[in-house]
Amino acid sequence: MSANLAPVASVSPITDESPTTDGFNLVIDALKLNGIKTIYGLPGIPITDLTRKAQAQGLRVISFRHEQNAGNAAAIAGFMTGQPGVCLTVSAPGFLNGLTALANATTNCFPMILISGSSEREIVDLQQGDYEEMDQVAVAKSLCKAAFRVLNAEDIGVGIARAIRAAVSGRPGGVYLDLPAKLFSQAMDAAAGTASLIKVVDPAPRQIPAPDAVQRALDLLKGAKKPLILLGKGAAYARADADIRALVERSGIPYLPMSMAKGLLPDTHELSAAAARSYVLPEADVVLLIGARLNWLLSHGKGKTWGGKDHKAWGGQKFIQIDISPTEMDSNVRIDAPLVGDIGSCVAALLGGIDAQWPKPPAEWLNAVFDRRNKNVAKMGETLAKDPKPMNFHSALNVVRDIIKANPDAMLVNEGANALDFTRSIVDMYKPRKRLDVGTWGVMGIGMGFAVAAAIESGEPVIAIEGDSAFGFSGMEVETICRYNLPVCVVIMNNNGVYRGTDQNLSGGSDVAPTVFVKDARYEKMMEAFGGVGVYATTPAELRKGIEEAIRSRKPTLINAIIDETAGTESGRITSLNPAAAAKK
Ligand code: ADP
Ligand code: TPW
Ligand code: MG
Repeated sequence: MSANLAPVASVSPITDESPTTDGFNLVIDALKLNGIKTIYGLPGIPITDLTRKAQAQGLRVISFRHEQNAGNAAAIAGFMTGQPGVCLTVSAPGFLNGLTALANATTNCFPMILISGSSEREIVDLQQGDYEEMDQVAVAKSLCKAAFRVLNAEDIGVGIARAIRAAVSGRPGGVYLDLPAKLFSQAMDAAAGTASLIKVVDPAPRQIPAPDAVQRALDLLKGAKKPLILLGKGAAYARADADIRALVERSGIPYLPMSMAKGLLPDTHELSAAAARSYVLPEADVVLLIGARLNWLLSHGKGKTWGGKDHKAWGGQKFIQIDISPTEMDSNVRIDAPLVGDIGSCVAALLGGIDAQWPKPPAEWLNAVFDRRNKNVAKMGETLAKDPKPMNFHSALNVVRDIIKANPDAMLVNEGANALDFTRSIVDMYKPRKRLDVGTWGVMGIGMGFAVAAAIESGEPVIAIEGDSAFGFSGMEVETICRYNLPVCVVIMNNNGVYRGTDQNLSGGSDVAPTVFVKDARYEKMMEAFGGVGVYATTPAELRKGIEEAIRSRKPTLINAIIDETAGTESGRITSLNPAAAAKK
């Protein structure tokens, strides 16, 4: 059949002369057709050739040492770009290793597609013990937005189109796509194959809010005496940066960024109430949530954090919530003005009602907020100016704070407990989507996967501030960082353990306590082992020199920053969630 004849899918006869294609090529073509440029994965049966052929055909294939890190890389690539990040794994065990990242992506509303090879349906369904046998679709289903399996080559286009739509439309999340081994070698007429592919049109359609919902929100906001705006990572994801900034500035309402919304407006913005968080949450009368859920990170919108009289009581605030998911409304407390739609459209609609006559919030409220903030900022300044020996979290992070200020385009990856909480409060961010962290679950192990994707997707230097425990979850990927020669500088806040290095074995036995690691571990040698730069830093000056040199040279670098092992607190800032501590409350 000549290539320019109108192809009839699947029924086209394959003759010796017909150019043919196969499952491998169709998967690659479908991804490329939809603008996917990078696959994060780990090769093996049955997808080894898929990685080779994908690379040969111009996709960038980033091979990891463990699928969880490849999955985390894909997930955060999705957050950074708004396009689904793609992770590719082998059957059963590889798939399971990737699944934690898929579940985490779904929890965090990051668009991601986990593509996994799988073994033969006939054998799996009869449970006859195939190589790496598992009903992967069944396992994945409860952990992602959607799960699909493609059995026939002519359905690859539809399978990938559905996966892309499911990942990025509505509330974004993780999608599983199951590709059994036999699919890859299925041959089909090349022209029919090409015609079967779908370039997805408008994968994340705008969702325009209803005008009466917009008016309700504006009315509530206008009547507020102590309004507050809360920006979540959904607001960062939505890429409505200019309109969100205009909404804050035109309304004159103080705002609080959630962790990954830091930098959506510069943290040094005059309307930032970040340093007055514990004052504004209980005091505010109307709170506008933009892409932030009232989950545990916001104490479920009630209790003492919000001025409630006990830990479950409503604090009296009225809430306006912008979210693309209608069922998010009233999840924890009453939402008085739900504004359902995409953040770009909702914020634009609100802006339409905020003109020059819009009443600025009462001066008493603004003065109270900014007095509190300025006092806290000054107090923090004093703490940061100290130079204790050994170095503590504050003196080390003061260095990182300066470096991000001087390099606002750099990406910041962050995980740990104290290493996370102190970084979040000390290191100001200046640009959107630069801070990538443990997200909704507070999961450890995102570090090196996020760092790899951050470098690849942005091209900017990456600084990963890691607790020594947190680093251990993905530390082997320093080899990946060296292999691709990525401009990643890992800084390990080394306090010899989980939270602290000082716990004692309560039995008096010879094992160390469960939270304690080898003392004075030389993590920097891990980077040197693969040809990167290792730095052992015991002072802020050594740390500064190490990070500055890493940014300048763009060489893979690991700085072992020696932190006072008594400096941390149990569970960082969430001590209250520890059952033992909660029992004492
Ligand atoms: P944070 O942890 O920063 O508070 P969450 O992850 O809890 O943020 O909340 C993000 C919210 O943003 C989710 O409820 C999600 O549905 C919503 N969201 C994500 N993208 C969009 C978008 N483009 N438009 C509207 N809402 C969105
Ligand atoms: C997948 C529980 C939360 S924080 C943390 C653990 C193990 C490590 C804290 O020590 P680190 O930081 O990183 O050295 P620091 O600065 O306080 O000393 N497993 C997973 N996720 C979580 N959250 C845990 C365990 C945890
Ligand atoms: Mg530690």
